[in-house]
Amino acid sequence: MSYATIHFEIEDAVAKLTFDRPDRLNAFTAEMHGEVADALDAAEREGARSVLITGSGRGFCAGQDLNDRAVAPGGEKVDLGASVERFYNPLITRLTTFPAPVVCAVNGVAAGAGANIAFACDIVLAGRSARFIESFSAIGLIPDSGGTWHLPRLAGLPRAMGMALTGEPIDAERAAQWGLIWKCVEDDELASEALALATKFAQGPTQGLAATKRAIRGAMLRSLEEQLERERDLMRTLGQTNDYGEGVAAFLDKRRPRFTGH
Ligand code: T3D
Repeated sequence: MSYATIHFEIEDAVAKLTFDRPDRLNAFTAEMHGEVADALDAAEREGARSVLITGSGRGFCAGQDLNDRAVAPGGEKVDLGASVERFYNPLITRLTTFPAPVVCAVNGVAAGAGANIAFACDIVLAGRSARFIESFSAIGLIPDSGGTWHLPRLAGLPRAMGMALTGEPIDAERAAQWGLIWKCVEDDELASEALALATKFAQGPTQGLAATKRAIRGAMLRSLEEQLERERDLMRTLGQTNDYGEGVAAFLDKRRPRFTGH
């Protein structure tokens, strides 16, 4: 598939999506939003069993391309709510509900919506030189793209407030210590570690992994009682899958399982 602002391919059931506007640190334009949405639809349609997102060049993503937000003196101001509703909110919903694990390899600076897009992925690895910046406060905005929702839940209120109000860069190691991301890895190992993880998921029991993601994300909104009921329902469904049967058989046979995603 050929796009102007991203690279996209599906290989061995891994959908690899690379933001590709390196001169602008992979900042989002409307065109790029359209291409990312299209690629994620293609990934689902073609049965990808994991998604791997990263950036090209020295940055991961610098959020909205501010070149598209310049207002001439006396000119009409942009309706940011319309942009958030049309582009950023659907992207965050798509990532958090995608029916397979979404791995994010943060290869450099992740700023504004770029940071919050990373935090919306299921497993985030970052290279040691990467940094996360809630840069919204510098231009009079709030952390959108789920930032006000994810930050306090992942890092706690004081750190969420600190990041959002000061816009201070948080390096990858600190992001991992704070629970914002899964792991900080050496820069030259990021691509291979992230691909190994995405490949492992793509060879895994896809329905079980997707249900795990749904259950854990949903748990943040439910009581324990409600969650226990949800777990019962999901276990009932997953117990009927071929992959569960294969997992148990492989364990008993002392061999590696061959999951099909069914
Ligand atoms: O608008 C809506 O639709 C609502 C939704 C908004 C969501 C948002 O994301 S709002 C927040 C937008 N993003 C930012 O405010 C971040 C702006 N960028 C920066 O603060 C810095 O570039 C970084 C801290 C990310 C990186 O700094 P540094 O020193 O490593 O790189 P740099 O030199 O600033 O950037 C390199 C180039 O990328 C540079 O271009 P040049 O001078 O080489 O031609 C810079 O202008 C460009 N660039 C970086 N970020 C953006 C950008 N160009 C357009 N938009 C950007 N967001």
